Amino acid sequence: MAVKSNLQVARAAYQPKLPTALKGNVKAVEGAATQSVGNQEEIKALFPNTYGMPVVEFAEGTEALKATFNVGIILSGGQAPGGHNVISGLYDGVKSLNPENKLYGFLMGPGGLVDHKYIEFTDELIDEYRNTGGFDIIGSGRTKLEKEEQFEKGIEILRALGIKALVIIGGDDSNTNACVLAEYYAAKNYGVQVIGCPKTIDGDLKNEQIETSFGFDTACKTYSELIGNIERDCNSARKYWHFIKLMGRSASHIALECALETQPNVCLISEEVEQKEMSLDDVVTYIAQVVADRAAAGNNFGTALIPEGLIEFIPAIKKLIRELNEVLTDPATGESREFASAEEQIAFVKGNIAPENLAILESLPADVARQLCLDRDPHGNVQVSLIETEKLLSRMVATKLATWKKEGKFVGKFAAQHHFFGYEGRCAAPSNYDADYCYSLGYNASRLIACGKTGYMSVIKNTTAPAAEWIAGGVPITMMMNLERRNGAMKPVIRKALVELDGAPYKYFASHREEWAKTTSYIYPGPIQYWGPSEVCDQTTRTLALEQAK
Ligand code: FBP
Repeated sequence: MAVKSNLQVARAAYQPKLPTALKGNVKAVEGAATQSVGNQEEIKALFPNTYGMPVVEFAEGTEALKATFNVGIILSGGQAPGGHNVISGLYDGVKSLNPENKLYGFLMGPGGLVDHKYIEFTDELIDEYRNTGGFDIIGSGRTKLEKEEQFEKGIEILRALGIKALVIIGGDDSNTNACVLAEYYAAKNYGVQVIGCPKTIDGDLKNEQIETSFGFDTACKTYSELIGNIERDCNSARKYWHFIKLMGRSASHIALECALETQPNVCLISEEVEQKEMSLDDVVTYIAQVVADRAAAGNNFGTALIPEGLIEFIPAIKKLIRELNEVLTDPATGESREFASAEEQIAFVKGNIAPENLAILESLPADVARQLCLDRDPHGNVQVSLIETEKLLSRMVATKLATWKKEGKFVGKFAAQHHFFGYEGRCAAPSNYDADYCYSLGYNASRLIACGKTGYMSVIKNTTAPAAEWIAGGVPITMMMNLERRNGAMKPVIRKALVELDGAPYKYFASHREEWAKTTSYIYPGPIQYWGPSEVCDQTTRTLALEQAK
């Protein structure tokens, strides 16, 4: 057994809270038939067996649920705090239905199902990992589950282990694939249910039915603690501008939440940059102006938050990336083209894109242009975590300020420090919110399985209320789908939730940012607390509080 810190030992004993509706006897209450959020006819045709199913809510029942089955679980994609609690919640839920039931974990992501690599969870193993961060109990991976041969390899091992249901913990892409798998097994009458679970620190898997994806709460609180520490250093030394890039591959939810928690001098929101059709130079000018105004007031220091996905939202670069994605896909197979070397790949790209996109590509700093031309992740996304946007922007701001200095428009000093917060937060020990939310999601999944559901996502709502009042149930995944163009073809996907510019969190930020730019009104949130007053330990993100206050 691994040596543990005192905090880990104490934390292991924490009993996550469950909604009252999941305690004791449970009955499923079904709503009306549902529709997909877009392209209804096309989605219905693609998912004839799992389309239109009702939303399910659990209520107190009169009879005890009993069910005998084995279940498998997969962790898919990037780590997010609370994954181990989804597993422990599912384990406890499955065992409560019948202690003979078994829970298996497929190793290193969806690839474990295809390659038949798995473990069986035991009480000892689960107890080791309760309320801990990370996905290391079984590991995660980004293998894309989308081909018939993978589904067929999967059914072999599911049958061999007597698994009746598979729970896939993932983001929008992984849950889309879970739905395709659910449909496939239903169409083939294989008798295996598939349930999804909303995970991603990025916070972009949310909609009317899903309040938040798990891990967002803890990751943002972890980054906000670090940003607060930097702000305090910044306000103590008064000599640096700190450029902090924050994870969140596409949406700016993390940057926005951290801005609400720490009140920095600058926070860029990619969705706003896109809506205002800002160029890279417009973005740089905006930051340089804040730097110059603060310098004019004698403040040669500041903090700027940069969302990881920014580059992709600058309209001209977005257009370029779209063409790059198409050029990098082999039309015959729909797969990524293979190249002998990075240089060959870059040369191919440059020879095959439209002249206006080539001009944009060549106007970018060499390292950024290079990364845009190179490989995508298995879901076709540019690997934005590898682009040093924070350094790019501060370099460009420095150049602009040097010009302004010559013109007498800038009278201060500018020295920058750079940070990238992403991996620091993805495996943090879950906050009480994520510990409770994740345990409930997992436990709830066992109830969806017992009720025979497939093609559903486990959902827990009303989470700004005390946990006892949380609402547990399931939402058909097809309900969240529409068709989107991916690598040159229209594909059914779960609609990604970007920051809404008419939403309460953004509006609050936008109405305060000018004041935060000028004055130094930093907030220092401090570390996540597990014990103490509920308003300190159980508070949700500011994003969720503002959204739910509507
Ligand atoms: P998921 O959407 O799979 O949860 O992952 C999100 C994320 O953490 C992004 O914020 C980041 O861009 C990306 O993963 C990094 O991926 P990798 O772990 O492969 O470096």
